[in-house]
Amino acid sequence: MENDTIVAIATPPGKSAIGLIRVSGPHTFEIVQKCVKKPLKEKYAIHADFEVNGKVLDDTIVIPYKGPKTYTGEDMVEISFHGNWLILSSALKALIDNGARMAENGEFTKRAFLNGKMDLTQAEAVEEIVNSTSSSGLESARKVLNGNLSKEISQIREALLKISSEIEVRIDYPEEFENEESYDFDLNPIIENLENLLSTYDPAKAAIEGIKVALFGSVNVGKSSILNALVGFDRAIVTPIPGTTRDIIETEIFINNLKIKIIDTAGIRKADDEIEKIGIERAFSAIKNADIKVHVLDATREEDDDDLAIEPDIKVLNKIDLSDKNIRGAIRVSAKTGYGIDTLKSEIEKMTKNTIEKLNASQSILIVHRQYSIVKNSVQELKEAVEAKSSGYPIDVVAVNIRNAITQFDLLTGRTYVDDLLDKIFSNFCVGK
Ligand SMILES: Nc1nc2c(ncn2[C@@H]2O[C@H](COP(=O)(O)OP(=O)(O)O)[C@@H](O)[C@H]2O)c(=O)[nH]1
Ligand SMILES: [Mg+2]
Repeated sequence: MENDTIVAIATPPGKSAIGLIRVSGPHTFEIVQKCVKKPLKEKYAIHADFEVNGKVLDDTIVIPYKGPKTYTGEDMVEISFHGNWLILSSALKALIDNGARMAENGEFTKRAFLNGKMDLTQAEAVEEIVNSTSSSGLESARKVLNGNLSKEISQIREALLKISSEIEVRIDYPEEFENEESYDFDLNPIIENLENLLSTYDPAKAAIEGIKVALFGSVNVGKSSILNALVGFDRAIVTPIPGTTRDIIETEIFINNLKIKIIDTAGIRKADDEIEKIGIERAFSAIKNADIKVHVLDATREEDDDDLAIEPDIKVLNKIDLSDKNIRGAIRVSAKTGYGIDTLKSEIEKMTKNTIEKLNASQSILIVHRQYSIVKNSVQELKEAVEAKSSGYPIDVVAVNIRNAITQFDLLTGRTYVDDLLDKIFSNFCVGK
């Protein structure tokens, strides 16, 4: 149990109908009661004036929650004010003057974790629910918050623990097992299961953060014009001068409730200009990181620049208002007239469908990179165990890898942790969460 009582504004800065302040910790009721003159009654919302230095600051709704059956596991109060930042910051200051401490990022959820209200994967899900930009991202984070990932991991952990203890008892008491056949076990179904889990991370990330669609190709083929046609206004500068776009331009559209980040890049060519060169380097890294790579070609040009060494997911042949040219597998569009832009959108939509279907079909999903890299490490350990076992290494070598995998799962759920790790995870959260 933490001794401090923490306070934070839980709603974003700016004007809103309601602004919320949260308080949590052992002295919550005492501290709040100094500003709220009506008696606090557990679980009863009361309508009361909030006073600062004997003057009414605002009339509020105050809801006290008695620990441990609360979000953090501690005594908590939530106070709803009118959503004016002046009111909220004065109230925050008053509560701090009365003995509360300003909460750090994610500290409410950190306390929930430390008080056993949720494990680390669930704590991460809380943040991703807030971050999610699409309904399927939201749904994925909700599955993790419900504990689906924790459950699956704990089952795998149990299975490994069973194998590991069978091995260890044989190492410790070899004489007991002298006349038995050697112990056999199969790690491959577990590995397969974990690899399946790993494959949920990219779709989940795309669904939470948005799907990155990069437009790339040679100079002047009409990449910026296509970006503008997709978003429906002149976001990027378009001119007949080759090399107009130098920096990365990113803008968003929504297709099917999914956020799509359209990324326009500098045209790829041998450039002498220092700025353009940097732009082209940036283009390559943006294209590499994109979920969907769209190669734009110019129908009025004879040469094809197919040799960019980047494998596109979609090929687009632009400026078909000027030419009858056809390229196999390419969508014919005209950024100028708008022809084919809807086809391009539905092609992008088709590709995003796979993402959503993958997520809908999975109960356990990895939603943050920490979870992904831990599961990857555990797969690595288990593969080494399989390898060691099949190459006839002594069983205690195999046991070490299995133990290491179990250790990874303990880090995943937070069964074991170090303070640095918690700081790293929760410092990315928003204040008041
Ligand atoms: N006729 C025609 N011109 C286009 C089309 N798309 C782009 N352009 C023109 O091609 C030139 C280069 O376009 P831009 O979008 O800047 O190309 P980028 O360098 O690939 O970004 C501009 O003069 C555009 O007006 C199109 O579909 N039809
Ligand atoms: Mg451009």
